[in-house]
Amino acid sequence: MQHDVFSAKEEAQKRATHPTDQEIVEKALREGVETAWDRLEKQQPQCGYGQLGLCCNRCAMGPCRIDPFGEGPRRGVCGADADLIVSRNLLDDLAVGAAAHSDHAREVIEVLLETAEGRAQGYRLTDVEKLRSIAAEYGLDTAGKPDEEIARELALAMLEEFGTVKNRIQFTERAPEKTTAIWKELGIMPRGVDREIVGADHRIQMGVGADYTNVLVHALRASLADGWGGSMMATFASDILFGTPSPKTSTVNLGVLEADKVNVITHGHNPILSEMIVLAAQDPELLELASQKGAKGINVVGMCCTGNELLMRHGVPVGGSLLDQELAIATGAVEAMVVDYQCVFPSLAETASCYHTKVICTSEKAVVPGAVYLRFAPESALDTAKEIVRTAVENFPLRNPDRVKIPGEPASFTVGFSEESIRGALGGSYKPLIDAIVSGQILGAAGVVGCNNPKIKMDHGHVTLVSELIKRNILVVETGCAAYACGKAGLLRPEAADMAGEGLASVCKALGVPPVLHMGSCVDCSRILNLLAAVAKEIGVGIGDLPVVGAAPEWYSQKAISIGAYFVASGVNVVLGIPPKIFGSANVVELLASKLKDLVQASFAVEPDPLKAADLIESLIREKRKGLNI
Ligand code: BF8
Repeated sequence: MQHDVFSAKEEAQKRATHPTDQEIVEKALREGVETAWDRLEKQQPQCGYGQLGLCCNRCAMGPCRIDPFGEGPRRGVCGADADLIVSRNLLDDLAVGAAAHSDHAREVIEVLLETAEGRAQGYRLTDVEKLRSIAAEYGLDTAGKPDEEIARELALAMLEEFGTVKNRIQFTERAPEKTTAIWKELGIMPRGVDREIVGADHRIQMGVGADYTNVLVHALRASLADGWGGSMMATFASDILFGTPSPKTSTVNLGVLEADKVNVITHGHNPILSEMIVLAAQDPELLELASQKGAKGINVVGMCCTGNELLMRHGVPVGGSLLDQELAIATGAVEAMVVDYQCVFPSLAETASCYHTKVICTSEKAVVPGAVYLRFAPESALDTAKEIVRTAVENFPLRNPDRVKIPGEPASFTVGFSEESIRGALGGSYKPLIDAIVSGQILGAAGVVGCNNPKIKMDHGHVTLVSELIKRNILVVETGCAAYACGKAGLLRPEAADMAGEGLASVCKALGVPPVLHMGSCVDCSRILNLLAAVAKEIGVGIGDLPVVGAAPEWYSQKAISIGAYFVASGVNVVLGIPPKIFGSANVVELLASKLKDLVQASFAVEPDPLKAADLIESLIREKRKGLNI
């Protein structure tokens, strides 16, 4: 449906917070281009059973649904009650998320192996210091060996972690002893990445998992295999290949698109693709071709978490988040949107068909209907990347200038805080940060992470919550699309210290850092785990003793469920802005929101109102401070 000027403006203000997004939502509405918000509207009312987690469509005796309030059925055909159906559905979602992170990791490690063996095109070993230190962690003998040989052995050792028979994941040893003791006691020490994910799938098969507690305890174990396994390996293997991030400035919002250049958006997750696109865009032949086609250059722009990967390491400008993928196309200024996988709307090529934009998909796992498919393989990575960029350049003359609208000015932000660079900024030890927390200058820290979700006005949850937290002297670290929301709002600039409480502001000003630190992509939540582990070890406590909280105000993805669960399992309370589909079972809710605290020192809470979420986060931090007698 096409909107008139006034109704489109009004609707755009309801859908998005930032003026650059509002402008393009309005344009899409006026041009009749369908977006996720329109599709959400068409789904109303959404299925109540589904929202409560009470429908089960796993086997051919179903689908079944439980009537939680009326006189309807209390059990599905197989005999599963509400508790079991809800817990199985949740474990299913979590396992999907853990699999997504871990399969991404496997591909990076395979590229590491092929690079070491000289079979990958365009890649090199960038952080060899990290390569050597992680190899040593794996017990590999590095003395006198060339980097390539160490990389080969490390890649094989990491690949072995997926289906390992040694029944332990190497990086869990980075966690403090008190934390791992809890995992051992509860029986949730992850035994292998694939094993826990396959084990999850087995348990949700009818006739296996029958007890909701047992099902959910395994969910914690599977999530730990993701956080301390798959995700952490993805982060470290990427650091070895592409470099460990350090702070830098860049820009964010749809205003980073450039009117006189070929705009290529890299969207998805895995840096093995986006890194090569960045390289290809610097190719003199392609730059010459761009100039012949009338463009002043080639502008590579990141989107979603592959954007975070490029941002952390190279400061490549970012167009935005999940909900920006269709808006970027609706600017009319994008020659190519190159995707790998995850968070890519399946209807993207249809959206692109309203403009000249070419959607180029690259993974055999994620072939997008209507898109150009250029299969990306490490052996020919740079050649394929050049072909992709060439396709974009050749598309430039087809851009219709009358339909182009690039909104506003890009916002600048500081990005690239790896655990190593934070430690470095503090002078090599966490003591200054610990002292500031003990003295109360900094009350504690919050990791605000995750997505956008059209059920919430875009960015409102992130920006409101984070602004409120820093005012209360709570240091914020961010990953994922959350960082873009707050970047657009100016919260990731050192000057944002002026928006923070006095104590936090003075620490930030002394160090020259923002009160909100960008720590990368969603798999880089593993950097947060490492930061917490390092701080806890320096104090001599468990992660569960630290005055820190996790939050995902606008999450949508199953990956966020896995992330939330591995933070809780590691001892960090997590506050969600969107209710998970568990409210059909009071027992499951009680376990996750309360009983877990006795088991892992943390639990989940749901608070859709970001101001109330800030109150809750502050009180959870104060509770942990009390536990530490500070
Ligand atoms: O990888 S890109 S929408 S799922 S936050 Fe969320 Fe954004 Fe997706 Fe995590 Ni990252």
